[in-house]
Amino acid sequence: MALDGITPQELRDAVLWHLTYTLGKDPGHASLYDWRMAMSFSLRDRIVEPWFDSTRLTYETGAKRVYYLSLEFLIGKMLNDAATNLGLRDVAERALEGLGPRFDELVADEPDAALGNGGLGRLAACFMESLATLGVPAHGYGIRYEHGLFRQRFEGGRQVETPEDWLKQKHPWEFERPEVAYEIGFKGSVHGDSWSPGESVMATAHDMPIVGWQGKWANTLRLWAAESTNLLDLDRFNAGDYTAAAEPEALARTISRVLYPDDTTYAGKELRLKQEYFMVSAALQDILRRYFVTQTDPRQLHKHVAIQLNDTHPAIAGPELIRLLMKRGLTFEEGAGVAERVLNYTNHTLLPEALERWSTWLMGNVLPQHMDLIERLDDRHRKAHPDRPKHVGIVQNNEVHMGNLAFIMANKVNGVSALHTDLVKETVFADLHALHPGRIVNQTNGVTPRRWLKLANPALATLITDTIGEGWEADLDRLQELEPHIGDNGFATAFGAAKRANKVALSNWIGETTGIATDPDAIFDIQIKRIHEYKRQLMNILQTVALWHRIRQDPDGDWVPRVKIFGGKSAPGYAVAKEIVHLINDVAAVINADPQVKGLLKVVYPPNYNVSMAERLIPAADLSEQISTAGKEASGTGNMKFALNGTPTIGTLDGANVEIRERVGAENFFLFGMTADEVVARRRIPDHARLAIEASQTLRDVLQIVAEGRFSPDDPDRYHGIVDRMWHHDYFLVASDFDAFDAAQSRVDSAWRDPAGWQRMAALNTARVGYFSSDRTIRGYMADIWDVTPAS
Ligand code: RUG
Repeated sequence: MALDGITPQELRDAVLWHLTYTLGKDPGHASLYDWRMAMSFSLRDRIVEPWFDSTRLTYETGAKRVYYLSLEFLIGKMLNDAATNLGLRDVAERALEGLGPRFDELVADEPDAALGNGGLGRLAACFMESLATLGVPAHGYGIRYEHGLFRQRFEGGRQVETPEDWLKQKHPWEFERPEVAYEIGFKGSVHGDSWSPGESVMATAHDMPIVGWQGKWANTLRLWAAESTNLLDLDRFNAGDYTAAAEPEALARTISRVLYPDDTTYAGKELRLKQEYFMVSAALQDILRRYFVTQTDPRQLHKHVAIQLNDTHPAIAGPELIRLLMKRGLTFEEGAGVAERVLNYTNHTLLPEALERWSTWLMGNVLPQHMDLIERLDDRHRKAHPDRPKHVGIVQNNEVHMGNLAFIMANKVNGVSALHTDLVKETVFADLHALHPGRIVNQTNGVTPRRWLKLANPALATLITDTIGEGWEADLDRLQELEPHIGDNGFATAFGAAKRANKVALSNWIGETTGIATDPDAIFDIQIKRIHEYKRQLMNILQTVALWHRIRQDPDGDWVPRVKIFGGKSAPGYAVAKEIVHLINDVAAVINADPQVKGLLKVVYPPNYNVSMAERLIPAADLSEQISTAGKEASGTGNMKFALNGTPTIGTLDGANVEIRERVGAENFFLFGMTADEVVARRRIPDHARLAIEASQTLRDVLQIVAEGRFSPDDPDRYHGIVDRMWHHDYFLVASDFDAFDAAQSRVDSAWRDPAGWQRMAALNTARVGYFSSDRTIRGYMADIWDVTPAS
């Protein structure tokens, strides 16, 4: 099913054809947008055939299908991804020669599809790509949010959110399927096993083909948009009440309007629960419809279908699947039995606040029949396990625990790194694990090397191909073959040149977008991720202050130049994270303007971090900051992307850092800080923060500087809250790990002074992390969870 080749001339003709006949534009008057659309349609055309072939083959072979249900898919841009996987990037560049804009300009023009928050959504996108690469018949199901994750701006250093509008222009990668629509009910009343919803909306499908490496297989990402079940209220319209007439449509569309509506209010919570149910119900109705095209017995569903629930967000799938199966004639008990064999649940966090709980009142109000089914499921589980401790139930203290619901309904439950999976067994699900030994399995996360190396870092990708030949993109363990070459002068020079070229490009971009000049020969030290206390951006910026303070005390010292780069958004309602954002910006403003520092230290925080920015930053990084409080980061995937791109980590023994360090070798990883066990023990010490601060002259000085208002002269008290919390609370143990982090940063400086040694370390990172391909992760899910084999 490989693609036929296409010449630049043929692609050029296709682009001109779409420009003329699809867009109705004369090439002489076409805008950048027009060219981008024409190129996207031309490449999309190349995907359609393998897409159809994949579907046909799946029907022919009756292969088992995988369904990945996720409230987030952080896809980013699609044009370059499609061109890369089709092997047509060079062809696309040449096709445009002399016509109008360059291919990279088209790529830059595409808005990021930011339908996710961070690692969890990006993982879902990597998985979709790996599933297609491996030829696994799979569908992703999610929501077509009109507005993805908000745009971040800084005003006076503060984060300001504005709506994101990726759909303002037509999205060329989707096919609207108005004929694929399901009614989704809410509220109303229940009589026996029958539910009469009080409200309903329509879920209509929009399909994006996701093409795998070399265009051999394509799967569908089906995103649901909410629409009204009612047409315009014509009576009201004719009576002149235009607003009221349009109300049903507007209300219905609210459901797919924004990713993560603020859920601090009751209305916000209700909307979020409705979003979850909306996606799940549409997906399950669609899955069953497809199943019954070829099958008749719902009891055999597990032989043909495996469903993965990405986090607790789609956990309502348990009761919903039972409800749908009961409508097809199964008893509650039969339905529950089928659901348990089909559903699987991935846990991505131990943080209690991220394990969803809904009040029974809200659940009973929005989904009355599901509340009923949840209670029956809880009862059924208690009866099956009479020794079950009370706090293990699905319903506790008038709340529905979605984590427990997902666990109880799952065939397999998985954690996302070895350490995380152990902690899942020992902590959040310890009791359920005791009742269901063997249900929890580990699947360490991975990232797609096509996007995160081939596409993002052409310089390094070319060097790899030149050194070990083609084929590593779909067989990432082959990166090991680089190792014997690492000592060669030619390889070392080329590896260094690739990194430097990426750093020069990043430095130029930083200059253009922020006005800050950076030295490409400095250490590019990067921390990019959601802003969260447990990820400890605070520790990083405080250590930056320590370095600044030292440079000022000895301006003529032999300092290693550094550029500290931060990227990330704070949740809009997360006040402490927003303070940290503000502090980073305030510190940056002071340090970057300080003549005493002589440019030896720069702090850069480009706003609106997203997938595209990550693609730009990661290939240019020298140091990857993975410094979370041990036991808190489930896995991390940024850590894998950096290492793959030849960037050593400074990090704690947390999440997948542990496995990265094992693979790259302890000598190629800057380890510091407490272990997860030590963290637990440390927290038991009363006043641990005060003790740590009193023991560290450096940290005391830094906190003093911040408290004095040196970074906020206009508002000297601004950071009293941060400093006060450090002394008296410090749940994430910034103080206790600070000196160890500072010492590890000194080790980084020493290592940097030996350029050949540093480069060897960087190259070994690339050579030894083939394991972290999402292809390997997906193979693990296939074997241990889904029981599927590729169809192609
Ligand atoms: O925080 C975790 C990351 O450690 C992990 O790598 C990623 C993918 O497994 O998921 C992130 N995550 C967890 N995002 N949201 C949650 C909690 O709902």
